[in-house]
Amino acid sequence: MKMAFRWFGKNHDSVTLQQIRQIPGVKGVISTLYDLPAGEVWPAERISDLKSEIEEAGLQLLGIESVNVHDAIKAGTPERDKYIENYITTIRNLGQLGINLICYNFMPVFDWLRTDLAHPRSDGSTVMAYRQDVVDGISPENMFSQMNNDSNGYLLPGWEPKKMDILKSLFELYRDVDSEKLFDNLVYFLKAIMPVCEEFGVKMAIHPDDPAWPIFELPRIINNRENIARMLATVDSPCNGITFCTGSLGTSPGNSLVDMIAEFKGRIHFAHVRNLKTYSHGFFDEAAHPSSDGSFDMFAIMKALYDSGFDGVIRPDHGRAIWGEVSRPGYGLYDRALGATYLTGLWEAIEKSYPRKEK
Ligand SMILES: [Mn+2]
Repeated sequence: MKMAFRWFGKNHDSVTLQQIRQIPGVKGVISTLYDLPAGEVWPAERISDLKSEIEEAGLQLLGIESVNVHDAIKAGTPERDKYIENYITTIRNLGQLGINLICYNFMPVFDWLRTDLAHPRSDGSTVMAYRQDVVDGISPENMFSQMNNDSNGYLLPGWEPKKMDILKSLFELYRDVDSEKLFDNLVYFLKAIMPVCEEFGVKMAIHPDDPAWPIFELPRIINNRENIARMLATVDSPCNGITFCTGSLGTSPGNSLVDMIAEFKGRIHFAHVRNLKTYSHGFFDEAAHPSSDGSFDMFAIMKALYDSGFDGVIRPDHGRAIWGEVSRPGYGLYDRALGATYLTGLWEAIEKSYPRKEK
């Protein structure tokens, strides 16, 4: 297992590589070229510069989150082949530089969604929170403004203000795309990119939909056991895998995280491990990573990953805002560093208690 930390890049993050380097157990970062719009080829030189910058700080570039998928691919428009070609070039450029993990998502229009980016808690910290009744009573346009107004001045992935200007046309683009069509478009994309992934050993790790149900009547398809199993079986390549994000899949009470980890053994290429405090369906707060702070049994989750033979990259996920830190919502240094050391501690205890048999 390699413990990693998400880093948005020098000009896009309040956290520095030097700070990340001082978190015990963290071997590297998961990063991206944040300024490149979805659909563009990632130039080899830019990737190589990013990699050098990270390595000069004593860390490894352990994967990319995300190489975003253009809406033409998700909606299946005639221009998709051009964007798929670009994506293939990017995979090749990453693969040639030894970067072999790509996280992406296939959510139409929006990325993850919260109704409150700084929900106050009794301990004085704030967390991101979700209330379905708020989503039911707001337009997508107002949701956009609200997310951006509360983001401490940072661009939120998937919520770029320039998207707001084309929101109507984006919804129009998906008008006839139901969940079956979206699934077909995902399969089309995966089948097209798998040969280059296999050639370079690049693992694709789709991120589950967050929350794990449709919002604003847009379909969502990477949200439960059945749908994920179908996606993995339909494109049955070892390079076609998932990002197991406990905080996303865990929004739905029907998802048994431990059972899903066992079932998707070998196809989990990347893990986001975090905790939630869940209330009734559609209502949850994010939480600190330890089991005691939320609703999940974090030991059971880490044990299930260990038992599945997981050998990939784990990163702590959204943290609380604590100790007065101002950062990109969910992505401050302090609480995620606590999360990383907690998860590393769990892993060490599991490894020592249940030694893996020598191969
Ligand atoms: Mn995640």
